[in-house]
Amino acid sequence: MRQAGRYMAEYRELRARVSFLDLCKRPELATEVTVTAAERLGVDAAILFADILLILEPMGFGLEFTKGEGPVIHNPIRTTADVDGIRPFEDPAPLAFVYQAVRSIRSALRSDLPLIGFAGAPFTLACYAIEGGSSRHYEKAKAFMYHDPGAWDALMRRFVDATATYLNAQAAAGAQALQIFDSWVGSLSPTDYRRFVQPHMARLFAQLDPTVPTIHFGTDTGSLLELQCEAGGTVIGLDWRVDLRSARQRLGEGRAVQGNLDPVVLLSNQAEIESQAQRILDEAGGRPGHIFNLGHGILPTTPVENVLSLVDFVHNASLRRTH
Ligand code: 1CP
Repeated sequence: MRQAGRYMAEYRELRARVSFLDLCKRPELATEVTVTAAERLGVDAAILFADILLILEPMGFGLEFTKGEGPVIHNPIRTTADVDGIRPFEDPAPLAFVYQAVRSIRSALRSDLPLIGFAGAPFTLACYAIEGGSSRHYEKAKAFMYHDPGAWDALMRRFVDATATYLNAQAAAGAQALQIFDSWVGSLSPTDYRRFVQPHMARLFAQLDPTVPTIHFGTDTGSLLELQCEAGGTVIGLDWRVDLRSARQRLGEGRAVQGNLDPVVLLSNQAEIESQAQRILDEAGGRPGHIFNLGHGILPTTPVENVLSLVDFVHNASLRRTH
């Protein structure tokens, strides 16, 4: 859940010389960042260095990452006509730098370390495309959805088709699992999720290469887990607001879960980190089908040594269990 980033000195050093978008667009640098993070941390899988918002550019949105303020979309969607003006992403070529990075990361990584590709889910992409950037309540996006369900449907269909094309191209280039980030979908009620999002997510999962496992992740989705699960995903990503044991019960035997340490715990001390990690492993109960992870992205102020000791702790504690 965000392996590379500003909490790492190696990353900060590179970023002092290259903008974030340039890092994403230069496969040799994206490779360096991805491989350095995965190897330094000693984790069991690497996640591609990229961003969920990259797909907005070839679809006709002006995208910029400004210092301190995060992403800015210069021409956000305001009207039905704006939805009609979005460029389809039928040919995956405009994001060739991503697939090149996947190929080069795959050949640089240890062969037993899987590489995870990823994309944003249609709802979360729509939040950025309508709000024009980050948001607290997603009021513009949700108001658009309630006000003009037809245009919303058309927008979601475009993002579904684009995202499926993009993810399948990552898989074809060598990504061995695909994570779909629906980071902001927890802002919806279950009724609205079922009406405005679930059919689109189901259509997205149905379009993905069936040989590649998928991870369906959202935050604040305690009230949506069953609905997300129905939509699809080999693995359901959990944030820290849910109890892992009861989430697994709700999702049923056949579904794996990933999660769910609060990333803020990494700002505390070794004893607290270990006790919280152990609690999560206890909740997982030693059964197969649990991928230990953070419940959301790592924070820039996280001491890297705390992440290293967490990885060691989880490895040792889970080896103790399985042997
Ligand atoms: O160097 C910097 O200043 C940029 C910080 C940064 C980084 C390191 C951004 C800007 N994106 C990323 C990389 C990134 N983004 C990864 C890399 C994989 C890794 O090495 O671990 C991934 C998986 C993402 C996905 C992403 N981008 C999400 C979904 C995950 C989540 O955290 O919920 C989202 C919402 C984004 C949008 C985004 N990218 C960056 C910012 C500042 C934001 C906005 C976040 C917000 O709206 O609060």
